[in-house]
Amino acid sequence: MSICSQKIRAALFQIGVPFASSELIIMPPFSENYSAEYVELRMASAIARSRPFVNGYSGGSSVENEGFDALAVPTLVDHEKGEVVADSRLIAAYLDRLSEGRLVPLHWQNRVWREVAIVDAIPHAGLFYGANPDGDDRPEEIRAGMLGAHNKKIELVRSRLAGLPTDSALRDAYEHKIIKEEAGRGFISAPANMRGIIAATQNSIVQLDQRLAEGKGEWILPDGFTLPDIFWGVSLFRLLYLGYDWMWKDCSKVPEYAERLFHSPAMRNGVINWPGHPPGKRIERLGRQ
Ligand SMILES: N[C@@H](CCC(=O)N[C@@H](CS)C(=O)NCC(=O)O)C(=O)O
Repeated sequence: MSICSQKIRAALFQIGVPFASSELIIMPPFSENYSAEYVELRMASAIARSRPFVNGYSGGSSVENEGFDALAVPTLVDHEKGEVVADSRLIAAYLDRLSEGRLVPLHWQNRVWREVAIVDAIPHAGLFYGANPDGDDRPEEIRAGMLGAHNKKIELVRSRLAGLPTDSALRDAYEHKIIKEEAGRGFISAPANMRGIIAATQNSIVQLDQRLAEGKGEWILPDGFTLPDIFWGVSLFRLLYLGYDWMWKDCSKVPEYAERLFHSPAMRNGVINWPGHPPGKRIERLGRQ
């Protein structure tokens, strides 16, 4: 269900390369992404060496704003080249190179990465784990499942950390995960923070509406369906599932754009029809087709 993984699965379908998905259960009590084997794999990525570890929480999960989380998904392993790539934006760039520019047209590089950065900064983690203080419309399963989720995650990370050798190079990664989850627990419990991230998200959507109106086309770029459409598709689908679709009800372009995205092959194959997404009353009508 991870939105960062959904973006990558949709991109993989869009470029049509064969792939296998090693599904990890990322929620407690399983949190398979906390195993030392997985974290070690992720630490072999270039971004793990070039960015500081995550050190706080502002509701999002972008490496730019939050730092690198070594205990998160997705991680791409290119078995042919022996490369490990972490972080959805970098994985998308990697897949674009692999497919010789099928996701990012050469003459639109700046526009694409600007748009992708906007979606990457949407505080999806906060909107998923935290309740809207003015009316929580998240599906019951999520409301119940997220109660105390940060505490359970912290406990699991602590016990994994305790099981590591004292000289393990992975300790730092686990310690920073605890810092993040503790900050997250405090963040989502403050109604003012939740109102802040809800307003920021709605603002991003209103601005998207303006760009779509200026662009006049069906997709973000005149060239057709590209990477930013995948990122927006996943983001809008998650907002719909969580009951935040009111954010675009007064927009002139986003409602139709969202519907086009939800019927695109990349979104259908990589997200909506992909096995395992929990049901929800707002996504029911889009069901498996
Ligand atoms: N910037 C990273 C963020 C990765 C991330 O935060 N992944 C989330 C799911 S979308 C995760 O693994 N959460 C599980 C956890 O934190 O325990 C990316 O885009 O790949």
